Amino acid sequence: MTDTTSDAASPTDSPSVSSSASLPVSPSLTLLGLGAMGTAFARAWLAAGYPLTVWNRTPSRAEALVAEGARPAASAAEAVAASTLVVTCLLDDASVGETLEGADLTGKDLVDLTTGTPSEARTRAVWAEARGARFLSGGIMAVPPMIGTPEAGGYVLYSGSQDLFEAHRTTLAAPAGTRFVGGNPGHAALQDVALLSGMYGMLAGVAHAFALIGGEKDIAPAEFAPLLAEWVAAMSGTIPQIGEQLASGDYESGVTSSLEMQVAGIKTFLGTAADQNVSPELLTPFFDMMRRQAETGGGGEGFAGLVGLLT
Ligand code: FVH
Repeated sequence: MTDTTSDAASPTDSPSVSSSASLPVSPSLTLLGLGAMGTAFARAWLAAGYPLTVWNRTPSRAEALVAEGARPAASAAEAVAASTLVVTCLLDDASVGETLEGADLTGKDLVDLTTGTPSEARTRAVWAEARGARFLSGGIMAVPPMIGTPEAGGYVLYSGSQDLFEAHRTTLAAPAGTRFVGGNPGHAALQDVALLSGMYGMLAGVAHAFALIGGEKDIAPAEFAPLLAEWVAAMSGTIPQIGEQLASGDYESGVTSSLEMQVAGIKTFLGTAADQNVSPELLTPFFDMMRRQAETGGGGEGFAGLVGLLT
């Protein structure tokens, strides 16, 4: 299978005009990996009119997409050969290596949307370049239902070859928003993991909050949930100040809720958890850090001072 509408020669991948029918012709691409996320990307590209070649280790997962217009490839190597732009959306970095092992990557633009560590992305970039491909790593900041739904706000962080990104930016933007975050191939993965880490911290607090009210018959979780969502959203407004303080090195100016004040309140949180028969295990490591920073001269600071305790 070959790429008949390759965009390799175009400076950008904006749709060109077919001379016969005067209809815009979208550049073709290949997608390897049709799990929940890969399938969502495939549907978005098909819906936007992109000729799409697909491959999946378990072929049956391609059937519905083929019925929707995707071209099936019999092997990963055949799928890679079909297009200049090759996208992988697989389980992990090891599966990317296994899948592409026998494929000829010479002249290909490889975009890897598989979640991995920054060092895996950097190593994969060297690996791809040694095989004659340009490489771009993507960190998907979305769940599958957000793909192909611009109003949902999902986007992909990209880092690596800016030339590749610019050449295919229209194609890459069809399923979700795009943010190029620099030439270091590991930086999309790093910021992806950093953003998700912030989410896990938030969800740890959310789990503790629901546990606290869980024993009360007359506080319905479904009624409490919007209060919690509003509060967490409101407090996310303090994040930019933390970023500014880390940049300036001044962790005290503008602080309205000092660590000293908050450390004094820890007994209230632990006492409430005990009263409600809730384990404080999700909060105690953070409380311990707050105490440590306050006791070593950081009592007038906000949370920026805690960051240095981790490094
Ligand atoms: N789904 C989500 O909510 C998250 C959102 C953020 C980004 N992640 C990452 O996206 C990658 C793909 O995720 P997914 O949701 O598509 O994952 P699965 O549905 O589990 O599909 C996995 C696909 O990988 C194929 N695969 C696994 N191992 C191999 C292998 N050794 N060789 C070839 N392919 C392999 C698997 O094939 P099969 O099981 O159908 O044969 C699926 O196509 C991922 O990095 C998330 O962390 C998703």
